[in-house]
Amino acid sequence: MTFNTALHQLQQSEDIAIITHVQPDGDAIGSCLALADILERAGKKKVTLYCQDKVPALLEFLHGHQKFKNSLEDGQQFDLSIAVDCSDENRMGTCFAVFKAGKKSMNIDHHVSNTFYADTNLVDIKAAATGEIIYRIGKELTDNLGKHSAEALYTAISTDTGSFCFRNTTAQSYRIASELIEIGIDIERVTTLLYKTNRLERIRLLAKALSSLELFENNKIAVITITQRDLTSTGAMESEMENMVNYAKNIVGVEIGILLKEADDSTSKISLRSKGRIDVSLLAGQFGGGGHQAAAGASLPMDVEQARKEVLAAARKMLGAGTQ
Ligand SMILES: [Mn+2]
Repeated sequence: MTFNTALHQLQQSEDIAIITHVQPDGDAIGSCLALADILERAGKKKVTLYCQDKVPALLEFLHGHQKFKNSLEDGQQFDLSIAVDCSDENRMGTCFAVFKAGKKSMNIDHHVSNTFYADTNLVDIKAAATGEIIYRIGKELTDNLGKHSAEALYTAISTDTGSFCFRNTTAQSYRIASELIEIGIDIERVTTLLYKTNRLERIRLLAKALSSLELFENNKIAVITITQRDLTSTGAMESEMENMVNYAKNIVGVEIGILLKEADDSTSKISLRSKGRIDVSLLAGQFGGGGHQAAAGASLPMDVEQARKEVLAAARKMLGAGTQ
């Protein structure tokens, strides 16, 4: 029902803005690029992409990645503004202004925590990635998805499912991937670019991150800390911290992996990962953040030492260890 309403709305609109979340990941960028490509194939002349932050270097192989803008022109309006992969309005950061500049609004997302903030809310929590929803839209609006969309959608689904390994991966994810492969994407090239390509700066940051590793509660909680100094001394970018939390989580016996990032003197960020028993979206929720059961995050208005204390205390409680 909502799906048809959304399709109708897309067909009725000419001037369309597509917005995704701050610190965009593969699903965010891949879904936006594919949606824009699909809409252009469906005859839309004015489709503009927005994101507050830059496209991560790792995703610059995707066709059209340079099309993202980060702000509105004065008085600019759209027939339709679409938020992609954003569980709530705040996720858009400064690009929320673009969302508000739409005469109509749409929200295409797969997060359980979605707050249904748009006129049309196409939210499917069973979708492993927003890319799966975009794929369905593409099937309806075009006869042929084309290689660019296929590559973008494969990136979206592959990254949000951890290369089709996370619990959220379904038979449908594989079915979609198989169709995308049939379109003719080069799997080896895409996966090499996504998972086997590292800048030296990132490897140097990884070395620092690993040397900060601490374990608590009988090795059930693992914490990695990255400071601003680590970033400046290695020259690595913030986006390159992505996935480093998994080194903590993947240790045998660890149930909760925590990556603690110093954003500035009074702001810290946490990335949380669980092997499955603990729902880390609840843990992130205690600090105003969110995410999924196995992967979540939050931003804390405090220095990294204080954040470390508070997050550890909350994690210990969740673990049922009972120690404070
Ligand atoms: Mn996603």
